[in-house]
Amino acid sequence: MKRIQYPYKGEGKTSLKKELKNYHNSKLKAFYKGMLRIRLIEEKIAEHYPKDEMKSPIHLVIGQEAVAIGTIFAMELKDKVFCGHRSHGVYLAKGGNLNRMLSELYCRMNGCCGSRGGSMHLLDKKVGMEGSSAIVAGAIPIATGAALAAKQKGQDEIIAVFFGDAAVEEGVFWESINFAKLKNLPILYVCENNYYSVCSPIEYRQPKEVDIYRKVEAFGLKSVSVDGNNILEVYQTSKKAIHEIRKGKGPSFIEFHTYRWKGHHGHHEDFHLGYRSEEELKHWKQVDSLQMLEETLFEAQKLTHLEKETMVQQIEDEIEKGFTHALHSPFPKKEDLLTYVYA
Ligand SMILES: Cc1ncc(C[n+]2csc(CCOP(=O)(O)OP(=O)(O)O)c2C)c(N)n1
Repeated sequence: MKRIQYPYKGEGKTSLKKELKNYHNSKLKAFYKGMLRIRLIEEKIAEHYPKDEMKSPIHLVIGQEAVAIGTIFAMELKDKVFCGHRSHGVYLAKGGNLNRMLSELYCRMNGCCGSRGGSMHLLDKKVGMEGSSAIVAGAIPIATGAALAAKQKGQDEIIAVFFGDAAVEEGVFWESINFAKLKNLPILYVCENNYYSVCSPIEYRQPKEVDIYRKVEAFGLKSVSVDGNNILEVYQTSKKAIHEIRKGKGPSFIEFHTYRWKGHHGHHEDFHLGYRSEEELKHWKQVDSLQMLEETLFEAQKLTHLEKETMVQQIEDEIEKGFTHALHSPFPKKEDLLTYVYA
């Protein structure tokens, strides 16, 4: 079986080390804690999932944490995000409340969508998480419409939409970016290229001579491709793109190269399916965004073991409270079944 290689050999940690000096310690720790929080939450969801009490399909984001944190930390609170089915990281990075997210996964009344959405449709307007969609590329035209509305209303906010590499195989993606360019819309398209669509490697689906970001460039958008496992590059690239968008320079596209650790959906490994090998995952674990940042911060004495332990403790407390809250929350009432159904 051919192995998909991390394309930035020798650059990950080396580049992190070089860039550290450009950041305040507090910022570096915020990146680290944000990524660690997503990782620990996802691991706990994976641990509880086999009990079959969460009546929602899940798509874990373990391995891809740096994309959501780096991009969303480069945005302002008033900005809005949309995303696809792999939504937990984006929701949490945007300031989503863990109690409300877990209650949603357990289909409880006080979930962020009142139990109507589940993991693939997280939505929480309180924090600018404007919607997610289980339909591949489904959130892209909606986000593009939101960018049009923001522009027409003269609002100084930008929109970001997160999706996987398979979304660029949908016609509506190309229609949306064409429209966004034509109307000069304030939107950032964020492609998390993890090389797979369920069990299909990208080379079975897209011609390998043409990178995704190059195709997008041909539509006239500013378009770049970067290491999605390098949090500082993710942040820096997003910050630059968002700055340009806010100045009125129109839509931008970023392709982040990254890798998902768990199976396409559910809580487990999926090597038995035969589409990728354990060696491939081991290879990518060596360039884990969280591990690379942690090692770099320890080596540069910008993070102590005690600080790490304190963060872990705080996050674990939050997680424990979140699960208790969700499991003690009421189920929706039968008489509410048709509330919000418009037909
Ligand atoms: C329009 C549409 N086609 C097919 C599917 C089935 N499906 C669900 S997720 C998925 C793969 C998505 O891959 P990608 O967009 O790269 O995101 P990833 O799962 O890798 O994060 C597919 C084909 C779907 N939900 N919607």
